Amino acid sequence: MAEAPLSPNTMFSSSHTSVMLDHICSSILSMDIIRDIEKAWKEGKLLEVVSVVRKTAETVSRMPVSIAVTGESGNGMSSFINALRRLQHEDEASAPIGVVKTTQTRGSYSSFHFPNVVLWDLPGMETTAQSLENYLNEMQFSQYDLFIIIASEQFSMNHVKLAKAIEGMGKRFYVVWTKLDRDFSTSALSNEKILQNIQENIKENLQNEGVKEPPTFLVSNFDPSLHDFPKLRNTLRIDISKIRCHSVQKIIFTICENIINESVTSLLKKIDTGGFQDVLGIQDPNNLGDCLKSYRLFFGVDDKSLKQVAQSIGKSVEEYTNIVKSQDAQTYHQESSTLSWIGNITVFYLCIGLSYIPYYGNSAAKYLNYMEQRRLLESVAKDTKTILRKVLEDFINLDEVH
Ligand SMILES: Nc1nc2c(ncn2[C@@H]2O[C@H](COP(=O)(O)OP(=O)(O)OP(=O)(O)O)[C@@H](O)[C@H]2O)c(=O)[nH]1
Ligand SMILES: [Mg+2]
Repeated sequence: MAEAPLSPNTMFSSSHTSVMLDHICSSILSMDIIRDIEKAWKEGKLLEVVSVVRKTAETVSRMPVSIAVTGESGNGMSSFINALRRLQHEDEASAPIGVVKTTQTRGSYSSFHFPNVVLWDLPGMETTAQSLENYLNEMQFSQYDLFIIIASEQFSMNHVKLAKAIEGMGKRFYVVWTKLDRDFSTSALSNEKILQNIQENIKENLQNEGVKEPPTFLVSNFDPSLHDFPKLRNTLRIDISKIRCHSVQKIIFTICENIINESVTSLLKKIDTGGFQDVLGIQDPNNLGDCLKSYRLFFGVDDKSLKQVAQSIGKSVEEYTNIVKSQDAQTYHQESSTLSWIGNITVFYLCIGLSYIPYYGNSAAKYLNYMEQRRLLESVAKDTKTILRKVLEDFINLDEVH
């Protein structure tokens, strides 16, 4: 049994570029690409980040994806994996199957039909006694990108519980009903009616527990080309590609978010000591309009950069400027003043009393300006993250279409 590959969906700490982040990123994106992204961001060049993202297209297709096949013991999970891999049960590389409980520990399988995808054959959830929580922990549910719940003969409460748990984790899953050949040969109903009954039964059981209807496929593991198998393969290919794109998007966002956070921390320190205008080339630090312009330029979200980025993605610049709160000093003021004036005034009077104002001495106007400079910086950083997220989403959606 192979070791589990690192899941691209592992969450990162957003405070600093941690060792773990480096490790995970470098196992997925090449160090060259990571360095290029970091360099582009540090120079405030959003457009260059986009062009580096373009270079990741080849990497994306190599991104590992983990799929767990789960269900109740005997439902045909191992047989399904063999059928998906187009292997006969006698083939040496096939997953062991049997009429008695066969899969005791989870096993991983690969298939050249789905490159860089690991199919995990899980032991079935016991029909008795075993708690769902134990099963999810033992099977390491958090590490998979996609789940396939296998059912046959009946869609039981365990199937519903699995579906609910996976939905709760925000992960995608399918329901695959196997042994359709047996249903067709043992029932007096027409095949059409059987299909309809099974679909309705699955839907109803899930609906009763408030679970959204997942993609559902009805198959026979003995005929991997018939029934819903072709549709299932297609859906799987599309979803695998989406998972990969979103994983890359998440990693790139995290790399950039770390750099933004580090820049904010360092600039805030410089605002405290009064040296920030030199770093940013601000002529008049008391002029918030000047500060805003410099911050936006620093983070690469100034009008010119946004226009270039929008053009390169084929979007209108308004799609990005409209989501920005700190577009100009006036808009920023309108957005922030209602919420902040009470706070500012309180702090202002406190400061007069305590004469506690770093660098600016006890001048109230200067203090308020100092507070605005800090808040404006944080606001531009927040906007930068919002824009970056949208740019990456737009870019990846665009790539999926092509
Ligand atoms: N008729 C029919 N039998 C099937 C189908 N899929 C699996 N089986 C049979 O069901 C039995 C159990 O199949 P497995 O694939 O071992 O089931 P499993 O879910 O992996 O079971 P455990 O590993 O024991 O938990 C075997 O005898 C299979 O031949 C199918 O599509 N049609
Ligand atoms: Mg099995």
